[in-house]
Amino acid sequence: MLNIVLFGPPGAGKGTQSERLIEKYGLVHLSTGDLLRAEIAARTELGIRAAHKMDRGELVPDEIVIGMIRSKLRLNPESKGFIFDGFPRTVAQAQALDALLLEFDTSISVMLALEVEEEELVERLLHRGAVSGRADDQDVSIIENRIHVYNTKTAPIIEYYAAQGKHIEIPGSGQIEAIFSRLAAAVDSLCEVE
Ligand code: B4P
Repeated sequence: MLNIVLFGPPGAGKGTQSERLIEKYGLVHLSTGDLLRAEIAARTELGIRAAHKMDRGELVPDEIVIGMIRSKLRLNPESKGFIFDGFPRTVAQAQALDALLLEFDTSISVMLALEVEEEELVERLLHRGAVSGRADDQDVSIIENRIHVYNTKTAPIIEYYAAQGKHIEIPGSGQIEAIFSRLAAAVDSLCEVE
């Protein structure tokens, strides 16, 4: 199986690039942000708990997102592989993901980490907020908090995957198609090795 963690700060292009990667490699897309927004739209109890955190740019508790990922993995036993988009976001989530994949007799193949300057992240998110109406993209202080949460709680995951020899940095600025080519080249070189 090809299991990719697509990593990066808020607005790095994870969702944008995931769409292209699933199409090219026939993978199942697991975005915890999308799953949580679907729960909020359906007004479930989980969604109400999540919205409280997401509206402030905080992370949703680990047990909620790990539970969501577990059920999605169970629903797709025949998949060629998965793209994890926006998950893991803490070292505890990364450890839980490794343990979960082991149950399915598989593991993470690679972490592709999109690198983008903070100023550009803020610009991209404010633009999306204006176009889509997404509440957490409309307020600079919430965006800055998301970036702060990324730097303090999420970025340490880089070390976690680097220690396993699975971390690849990908420059994430410029044209969307050019960034996609860099990601695809990294995936293709990995597939050649295997
Ligand atoms: P997510 O939905 O994961 O959103 P994100 O990190 O803000 O965005 P992403 O990086 O996917 O942005 P995109 O490609 O779309 O998380 C939202 C919230 O959910 C979190 O703050 C947290 O509260 C919660 N959450 C989610 N997962 C969680 C977890 N595992 N644990 C706990 N909490 C969790 O790109 C953004 C914009 O940039 C788009 O408008 C796009 O068009 C544009 N763009 C992309 N590439 C570009 C390029 N090359 N040039 C110019 N613009 C570009």
